Amino acid sequence: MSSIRNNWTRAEVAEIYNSPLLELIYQAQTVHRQYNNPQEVQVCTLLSIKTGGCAEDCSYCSQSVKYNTGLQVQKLLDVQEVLTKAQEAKEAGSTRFCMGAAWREVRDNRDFDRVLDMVKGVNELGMEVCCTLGMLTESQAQKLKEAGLYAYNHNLDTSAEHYDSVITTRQYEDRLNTLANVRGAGISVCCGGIIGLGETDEDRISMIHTLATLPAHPESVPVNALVAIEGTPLENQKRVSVWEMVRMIATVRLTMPKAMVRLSAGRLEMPTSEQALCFLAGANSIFAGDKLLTTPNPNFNDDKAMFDLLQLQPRESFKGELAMA
Ligand code: SAM
Ligand code: DTB
Ligand code: SF4
Repeated sequence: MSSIRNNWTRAEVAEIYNSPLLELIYQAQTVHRQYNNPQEVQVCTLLSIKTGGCAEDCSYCSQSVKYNTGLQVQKLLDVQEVLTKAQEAKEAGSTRFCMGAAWREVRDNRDFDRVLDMVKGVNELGMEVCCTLGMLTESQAQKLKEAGLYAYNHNLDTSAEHYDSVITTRQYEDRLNTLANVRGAGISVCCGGIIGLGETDEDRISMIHTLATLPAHPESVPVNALVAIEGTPLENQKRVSVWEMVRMIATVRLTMPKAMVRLSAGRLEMPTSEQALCFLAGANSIFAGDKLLTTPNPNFNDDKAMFDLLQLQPRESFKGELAMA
């Protein structure tokens, strides 16, 4: 059995990433089976609780104030509205509910108190509750934990080397600090990135290397394909191919065997056959529901048909915890 390692060298990650594609898929599926049930796929739902008007300049994002994307700004939703959506997601089969806010960072104000109430409420529904709210201090992470937060999503997005060409309003170090604050508070870490931002293979390898050599691997690693948004600097980026997604997912699976690897943004354009390849390469989590944060996602019926066809089972909530208990 392969072991969990945090001392990967960049050359080792590159060797995995560059191996012949079918061999890579085979190796990834083999390791996946050693650590996880390959029939099981986690179903998560996203909700944008505060949309648009963000001060950051992330060049892929529909929600930045710097670009004219035609997005309708929406201030922080009410707690009850969010809990209704969470209940609907639960009834549709989701076990994790992730709330996203277009904030640069969390501020200690009434909006944050409202988010803490949302976290409490979703937790009480028996779902794994996740947030993605931008940068967090140690004490904010602690407050989220006390409210019942299970996981926090904060992506590295790309390599340290490529970061400045994608985002200029914050540094890679800022991301790593927030991740350390989340980990320090005992919250499950969800951290991955996006491909299709104009990065090289070396950048992809570098990002996976950074993730796989964190003091502890993230419990979930989302792999997003860029959803090119009109009005952003990346509007004309070419769509990534399934082979690029597969190579990325398989390398993440092989270097971080226990992580939930999420086939995140980009599923709408992927036929079931392509998604099946991603599951073979070790992906075991998806976002369900007809919207991601601001862009469309496959509908409930199409995903149900895919689960039926591939005979996949939705993963129950808090499974990691139960296994540890
Ligand atoms: N504002 C917070 C932040 O940036 O951390 C939380 C929300 S932000 C939208 C969450 C993540 O969604 C980003 O880090 C990025 O990885 C992903 N994302 C955003 N827009 C995307 C797009 N157009 N295509 C693919 N992934 C995207
Ligand atoms: C992640 O890695 N992908 C999700 C979630 N974490 C927050 C967001 C995808 C956003 C896609 C573009 C949009 O819908 O605005
Ligand atoms: Fe703001 Fe997050 Fe979008 Fe960047 S990715 S512009 S921080 S909402």
